[in-house]
Amino acid sequence: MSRSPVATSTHCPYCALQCAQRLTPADASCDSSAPAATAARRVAGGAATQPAGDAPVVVEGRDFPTNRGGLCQKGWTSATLLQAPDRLTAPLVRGPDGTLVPTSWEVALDLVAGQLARIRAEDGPDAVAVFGGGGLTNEKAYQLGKFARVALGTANIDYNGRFCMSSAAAAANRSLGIDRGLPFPLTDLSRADAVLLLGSNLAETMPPSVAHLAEVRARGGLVVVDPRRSATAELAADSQGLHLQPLPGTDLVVLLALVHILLSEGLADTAYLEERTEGLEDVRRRSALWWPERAEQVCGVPADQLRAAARLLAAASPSSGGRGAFVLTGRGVEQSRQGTATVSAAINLALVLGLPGRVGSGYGAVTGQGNGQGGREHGQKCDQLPGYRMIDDPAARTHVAGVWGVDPDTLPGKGKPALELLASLGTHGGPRALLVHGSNLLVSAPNAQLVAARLRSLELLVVCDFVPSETALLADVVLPVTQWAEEEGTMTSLEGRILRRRKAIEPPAGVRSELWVWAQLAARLGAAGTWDTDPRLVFDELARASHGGRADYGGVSHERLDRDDASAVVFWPCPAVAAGEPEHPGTPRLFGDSFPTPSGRARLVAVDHVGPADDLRPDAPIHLVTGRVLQHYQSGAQTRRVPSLATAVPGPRVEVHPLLAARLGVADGRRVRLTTARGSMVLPVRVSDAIRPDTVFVPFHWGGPEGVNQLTSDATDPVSGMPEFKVCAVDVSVDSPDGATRPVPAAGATR
Ligand SMILES: Nc1nc2c(c(=O)[nH]1)N[C@H]1C(S)=C(S)[C@@H](COP(=O)(O)OP(=O)(O)OC[C@H]3O[C@@H](n4cnc5c(=O)[nH]c(N)nc54)[C@H](O)[C@@H]3O)O[C@H]1N2
Ligand SMILES: Nc1nc2c(c(=O)[nH]1)N[C@H]1C(S)=C(S)[C@@H](COP(=O)(O)OP(=O)(O)OC[C@H]3O[C@@H](n4cnc5c(=O)[nH]c(N)nc54)[C@H](O)[C@@H]3O)O[C@H]1N2
Ligand SMILES: [Mo]
Repeated sequence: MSRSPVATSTHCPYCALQCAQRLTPADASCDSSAPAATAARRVAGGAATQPAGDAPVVVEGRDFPTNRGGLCQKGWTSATLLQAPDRLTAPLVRGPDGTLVPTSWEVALDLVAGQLARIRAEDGPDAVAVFGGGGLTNEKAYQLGKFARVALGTANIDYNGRFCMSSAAAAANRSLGIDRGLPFPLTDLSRADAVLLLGSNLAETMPPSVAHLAEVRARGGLVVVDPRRSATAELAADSQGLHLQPLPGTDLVVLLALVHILLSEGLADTAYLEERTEGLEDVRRRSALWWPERAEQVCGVPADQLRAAARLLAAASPSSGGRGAFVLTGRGVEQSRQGTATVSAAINLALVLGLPGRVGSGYGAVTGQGNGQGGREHGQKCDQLPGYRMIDDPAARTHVAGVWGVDPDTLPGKGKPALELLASLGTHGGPRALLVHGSNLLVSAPNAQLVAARLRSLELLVVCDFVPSETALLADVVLPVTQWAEEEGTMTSLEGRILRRRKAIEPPAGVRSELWVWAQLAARLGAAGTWDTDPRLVFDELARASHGGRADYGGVSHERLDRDDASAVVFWPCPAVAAGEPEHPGTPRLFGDSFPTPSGRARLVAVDHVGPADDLRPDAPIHLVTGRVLQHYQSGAQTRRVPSLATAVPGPRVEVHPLLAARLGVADGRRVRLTTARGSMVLPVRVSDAIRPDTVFVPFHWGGPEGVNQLTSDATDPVSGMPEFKVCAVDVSVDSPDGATRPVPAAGATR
């Protein structure tokens, strides 16, 4: 395909795969050499083109190691949102009659700064809270953390990554000494003989990544663990791999049994365990009780399948001469109150197989949001400073305060993790104001009514967004900000690769960047330090602040990333070097020689199964599992505004097994009532034999009466603070003609 001279190379606005895109202004593409002249097409593994339609730019897939030119449906249609009919283009302030009224930036910013200053003067800085997002660029994530700590002086900042990556992060930090989702390039998967995917539905959540599984599938080595026969589980089943279909919330038992089998059958990599790890004995003791037949009683996976999976992984591992094996976890196993323990068990399994640190093998967590990786490194987390430094570490405080030009003693300490923070809003002694940047909490937080009540109780809710999300519509002040194709910055992909997001078009008049918003507020609040609005300068400051930290970006700059975009090879850590020395090449693969733990060894952490907080009981005898569909993204604030995606999947349906449907006496399309300890809602049924008969599945991309988070549990993991989105107990009933509901008889055989 010919390149248009005005094309901009950038990456997709959605998930952490960050597929490479080329954007061409729609008017420029009238030129017959430009892509818009081509009809929409999609070539397997090749370029995808979307005609402009109403969008101001034409989107093409661009060749890159991760997406190889491919995009998913969301990627191709991403430009539609630039001109969403209800795009926010002026600040909105809630008027005396309760409606949101357009106003000028001066008025809106004066109002916000005035209220923040007043609340802070009355109740101290912690009375103002901040909620960030894993979709923000590195520059914005960094500046938001600084804004909270320096301009507001509050400890109360956390972000939606708490809902996403916090369990994987906590487990990786304690076992491997560092939290980089994939400590290896995604393309490494192609080399392996086996890939074990636990609770990750890559075929729908990162479709172009599936190309990297082709070779392992051809070798019959794909193993998927999911209570549903997801599109990804289908890929395993279709290729002589394995689909293990456990009872929801019991993956820890599956993993303990796999370790048990490896140790008892002499399949462990004893040399690696001896040389590179510590903690084996405790793990051996814990797993001793989980022989396959006992595990089967709890997790429902037949003992023979557990043995087959363990042997397949062992045969693929380097110690038995295999090409290599990977263990990967996704939200299906992490969004649990034992998510950290489950990821620890997955890492234990990888260590027993001798995988981490060997080329062509490893453990990784599949990061979710566009900048889910960078978003957790630069200081939006309640306990963190830039460079993945800890806020309670005196040396870290001194270093970062030095970069910020403030006294370390003025920096606040640890704040509350997301759910605790949300629960404290508007309560006695809790925050009275909240600023939201990049999250649609009303839809995506668990036990949503409670969150809605807390947000309503605030004195001041300020939401920055580019569309009127459900949460924005609840705000006192809404500030319209730039989106992906309108801004410069960087994103860090699921593999720790630092990518350039580039501006292709001017934002609509009235829209501002968040960097500008924070600079304006900082000035009005009389904040110390400098508040750059140029992403290039903010990145340079971020690089200095991260210098010497775990996530070291010290040797990176926009200039370097722009120098040879085709290479795109910069993976952190990438420290600065002394003048005159060759620049650091970046670190595609970690753990080759040692682990960044105090002993240099990886730590096996002994964990055991507890089970879901909200487990089955006679009045709630079915498991409710939540997750995603291909066409929609997260809270749906973006994708529900893209007509082709909204038409493809207009609303949620509850996936029900034919046996359960028969028991209820319902057919496809019939509405059923779902009731949990938190709430009740009615949804149409989609009958499917892909789900276990004792489980139902609902996607979470809608709000209001269609929002499944009315039902989900807000129990959290004690280590990571991650909510148990994936599993709770539900009652499913049909509304009978007299209006009474008829419950499902308890499914006695589920346990
Ligand atoms: N289309 C689309 N793609 C996305 C996103 C999106 O919203 N839409 N979001 C992005 C983000 S932020 C994220 S975090 C990722 C998430 O990507 P994934 O982790 O792949 O997504 P989920 O659908 O949440 O969950 C994966 C699977 O977990 C299964 N599951 C549920 N309960 C259990 C359990 O107890 N055990 C096991 N083993 N599996 C279970 C579900 O059936 C589901 O198939 O996707 C990213 N990509
Ligand atoms: N039941 C259930 N609930 C879940 C999950 C689940 O599996 N099941 N998954 C959880 C997970 S993994 C995640 S990541 C969360 C995500 O859920 P949310 O935190 O709600 O994430 P998004 O829907 O991506 O919301 C981003 C919002 O910010 C806006 N936005 C995008 N980019 C920017 C920006 O640069 N600046 C600003 N100011 N705004 C921006 C978007 O328009 C949108 O309104 O949901 C969680 N909730
Ligand atoms: Mo996520």
